[in-house]
Amino acid sequence: MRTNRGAWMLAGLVAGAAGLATSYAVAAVMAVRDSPVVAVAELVIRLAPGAAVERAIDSLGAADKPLLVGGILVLLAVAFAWAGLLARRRWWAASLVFGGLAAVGVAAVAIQDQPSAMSYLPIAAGLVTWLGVLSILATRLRALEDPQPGFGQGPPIDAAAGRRGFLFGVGSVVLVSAGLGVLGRFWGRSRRRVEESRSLLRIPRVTEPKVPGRARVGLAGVSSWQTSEEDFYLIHTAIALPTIEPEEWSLRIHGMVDRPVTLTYQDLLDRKRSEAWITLNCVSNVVGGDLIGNAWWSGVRLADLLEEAGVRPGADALLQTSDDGWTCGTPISAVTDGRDAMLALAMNGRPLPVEHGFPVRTIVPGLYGFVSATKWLVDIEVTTFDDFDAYWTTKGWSEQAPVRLASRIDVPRGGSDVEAGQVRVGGVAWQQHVGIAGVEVSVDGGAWQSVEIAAPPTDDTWVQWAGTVDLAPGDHVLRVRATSKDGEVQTGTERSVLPDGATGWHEVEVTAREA
Ligand SMILES: Nc1nc2c(c(=O)[nH]1)N[C@H]1C(S)=C(S)[C@@H](COP(=O)(O)O)O[C@H]1N2
Ligand SMILES: [Mo]
Repeated sequence: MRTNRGAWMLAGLVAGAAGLATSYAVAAVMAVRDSPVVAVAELVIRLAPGAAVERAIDSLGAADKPLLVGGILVLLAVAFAWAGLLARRRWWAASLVFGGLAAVGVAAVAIQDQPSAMSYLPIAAGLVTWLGVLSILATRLRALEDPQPGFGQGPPIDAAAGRRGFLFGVGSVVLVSAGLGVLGRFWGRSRRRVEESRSLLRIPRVTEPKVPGRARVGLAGVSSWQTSEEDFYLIHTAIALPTIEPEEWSLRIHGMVDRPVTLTYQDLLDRKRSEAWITLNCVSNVVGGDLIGNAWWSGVRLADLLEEAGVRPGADALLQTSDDGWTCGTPISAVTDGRDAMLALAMNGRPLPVEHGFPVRTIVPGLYGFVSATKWLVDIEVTTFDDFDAYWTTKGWSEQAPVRLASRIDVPRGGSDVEAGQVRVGGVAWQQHVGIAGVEVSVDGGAWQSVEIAAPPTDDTWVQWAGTVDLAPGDHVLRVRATSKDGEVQTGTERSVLPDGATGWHEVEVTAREA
């Protein structure tokens, strides 16, 4: 029996549409900026000569982008059908067509602002779907063309049943793709809706961050004392970020308390505001790494809420749970000892970005994020450490993890060339809630020499430092170490980040050149 070209083209089209639906849904769920097709449309706009674009916009008005996207979809449909035809005889040629289309998508994403590895995931998902679906449909079509591949005998294949099998395959793929498309739309919309609520939100008594002059050493290249939302590192296990409307949010505080409470977002808005500069860092930050940031946080003091709930004797831990199911355990002592532990509503004077835990997250100065800084917080159980294992604790990380004393060289950059002679060196040092008393640098393993440190308003933030070293022409190694206000001198013993934070001195190699 023979299949007609139409069936192969249909297989290609269906596989292509399924791939587009998958990549669209993945892009929406991951909140990637644009679906791959839109990214390609942007690429076209960017590559098109300015005059042509202007003329198009002039004659088409606001319809220019839908028309462009529509045009791309038509071209894609032609390519899909062609790939289907090719798949009949030369599977590799069909793969090449899909591979080529994916490559265009990759190029389009690559030229966007700051694409991350995740930005390419929708394209990868689409490509896998294209190849997978086409291969399934092609197998069915081939069975129709040659009922007994390689064998002469066997029960004859019923052609009608074979055709039904192919059409059933096509139908299922279409249904699943439509489902994915709807899911993508739904996710994309809820993210947009939350972004809108967030941008319209005005949180009473949140003030703008004002960086104290004394917090800066004024050396170019040293990390900015305040970290912007865009530059603030991101760590979370969630792939699809929770999209929580403030009016839908609530927090239950329960467990070993006299009066369990459920708080709404409005309850937090109505409460007394607490604001502070707090540096947050990740336990996974390697020596010299950048999983650390400093922001102006505004929210409600956690200690007040716990006092109202009435913590029962014997309780020593808060089991915090996020909307996405992530958990962490925080010592009650660290929250109630007077430090600025808070349920944060705003970061740097604006409502929390969705990525950083909108609408409410926890911030506890002095503890690594994985034991304190729950984003999209929805539940706090007052309990004991003996009674639970939190997300990372089950994977080998410590139950408790105060921040370790650390320091970093920001300038000069490792591997850079400097002019021999007096060379300015600078960076940051931190041990939140303990504070930094001093910083020293050493050249080529020589004597430690003190450098100047800035004077931030509290001990809950990192501290900028700067100094001058004398470098003769040649290669050199610069090292830094800090001393805490507790009198601890940062150890040079190198330990890995697991289970409770890295230790060791940060060093950079530079080459001093004759002026
Ligand atoms: N819901 C949730 N909250 C979380 C995490 C997570 O995976 N899920 N990661 C934690 C870790 S390990 C760190 S270091 C901080 C990072 O916060 P940021 O992404 O705002 O910088 O968030 C913490 N809060
Ligand atoms: Mo972390």
